[in-house]
Amino acid sequence: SGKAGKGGSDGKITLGFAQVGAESGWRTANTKSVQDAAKKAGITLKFSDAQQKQENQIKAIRTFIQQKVDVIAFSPVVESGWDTVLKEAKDAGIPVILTDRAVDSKDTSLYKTFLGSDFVKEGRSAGEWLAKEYADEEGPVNIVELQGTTGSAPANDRRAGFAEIVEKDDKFKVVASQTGDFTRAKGKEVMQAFLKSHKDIDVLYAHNDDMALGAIQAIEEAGKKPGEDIKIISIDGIKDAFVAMTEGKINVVVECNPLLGDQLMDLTKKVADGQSVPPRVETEEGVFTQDQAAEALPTRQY
Ligand code: GYE
Repeated sequence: SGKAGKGGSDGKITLGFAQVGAESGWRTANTKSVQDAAKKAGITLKFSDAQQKQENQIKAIRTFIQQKVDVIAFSPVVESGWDTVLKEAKDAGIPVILTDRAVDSKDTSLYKTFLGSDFVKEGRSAGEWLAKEYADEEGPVNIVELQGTTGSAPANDRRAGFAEIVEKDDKFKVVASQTGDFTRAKGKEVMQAFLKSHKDIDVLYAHNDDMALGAIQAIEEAGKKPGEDIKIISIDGIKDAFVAMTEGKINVVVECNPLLGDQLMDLTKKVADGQSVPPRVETEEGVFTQDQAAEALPTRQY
């Protein structure tokens, strides 16, 4: 029965949302967007923070199943290993919405839809900026890469999309690539190690702004100029990154929109009501360079 459970006695929909954590500015904006949108939509939100650990997210989802929520949404920390718990939700008749990050489950009937960005496209945009920037230079162009959380969809896809573009020209060399777990602290720490082991870094490609901002500290402490001695490409578009662009410290930011709350509540209502929804809902985003940063900064919402 499609409408079974919906709303409980008061007719209100209950949504269980298992968030990744609070690792980045993107994530805190995403959390706020989900909380605000739930309130606005009159949806009861059960919110859990997994602190970047898959086991915590699985526990949270099992709790939501026991509590018989109407809909479960989650942003999977990593891509693999979800089939068992998703099957449990399906058997309990609770529809699941993936938000922000995808899973690699072969059985797509385990979830209703995936709402989020195209991370491969973001990686390609980063690579395309670089290819243009160095179009007239012979190279070699030595690149270091700060990857997001190991095994996460955005880390896998941003890496792949970028590689697809830079591999077309062998003047581009990715000389080091390591995870900084999407945090400032780790971004700084790993950049320090990169700077020690590689004397001639031309470009940093960071899978998110927070790691880029951490790396900027490491670069400055090493007596180099971020944005000049080492060009910096990052992804997300948080305010702090726009500030760094206006200061000349980041060269380009590929936008990834965390404000998914309203779309998520809309999908939640539909799946709770047994309506069909498109299997993939993509968010719209752009690319911003230094010359656009000052003008765009006051309009940034996260
Ligand atoms: O880019 C990063 C966050 O999954 C798109 O997760 C999200 C990523 C985002 O920690 O800052």
